[in-house]
Amino acid sequence: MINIIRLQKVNSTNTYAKALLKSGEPLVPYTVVYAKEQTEGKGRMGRSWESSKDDTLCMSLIIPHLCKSGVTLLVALGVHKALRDICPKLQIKWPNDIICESKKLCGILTESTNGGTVIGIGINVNTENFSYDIADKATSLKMLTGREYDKEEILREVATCVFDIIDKHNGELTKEAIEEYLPLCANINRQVSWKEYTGIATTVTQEGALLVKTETGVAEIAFGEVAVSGIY
Ligand code: BT5
Repeated sequence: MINIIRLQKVNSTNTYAKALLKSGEPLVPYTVVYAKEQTEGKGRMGRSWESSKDDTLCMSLIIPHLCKSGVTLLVALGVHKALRDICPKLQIKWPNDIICESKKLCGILTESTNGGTVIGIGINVNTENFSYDIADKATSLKMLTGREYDKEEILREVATCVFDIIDKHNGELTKEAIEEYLPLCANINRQVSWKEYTGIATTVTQEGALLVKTETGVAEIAFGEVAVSGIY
């Protein structure tokens, strides 16, 4: 059973969830913070997540223990599973994006605090237009399928799939999870670039790093931004 903490408006569901963990207040297992509106959505590395309107789904799952670094990839698998019946062409762009037709539908932000882990998931559900900055690289379920969705239904499906997959693999990116992940990952066997380097992505490690074959050897990218040729 999922315990949903519903908020009308909040700066960031991740910030709210981290404050809950910090407060030490006992939490019911499988707790999710859900906000109808989020005013200061956060991305990774100080970036922001556009979510000020009621048409995007903002949620943060609280895991009451520290998870290993590969957990973000497990979460991506869970989100993919939850949404693939709606959008059969969904892919995962390492490490934390769910994409469709080369555009970003969902982003994941994993943070830890006070012995616990917060998994923030932002999904563009009924969004019809985005700001100029992301208009050519963002998409929504509505833009992809032409219909509106009940955010609460999507929230339940996504939270269930993500909690299930974390439980099934004990929060770790097991070999079995990697086997499931690789065919869905848009980076694999494609040319990728990061900083001033390029190469062909070959696989991911159990720590969630991306392995890339370059002219000089194999590079291991633990985190950061990797562009995939032809995507973004
Ligand atoms: C992410 O970061 O993709 C993580 C996004 C996590 C958002 C959720 S919402 C619930 C929870 N509470 C929070 O405060 N955050 C989490 P990153 O990989 O750094 O990508 C950020 C980049 O994605 C931005 O710099 C934009 O280019 C792009 N972007 C921003 N908003 C977007 C949107 N709504 N749809 C698609 N792309 C977006």
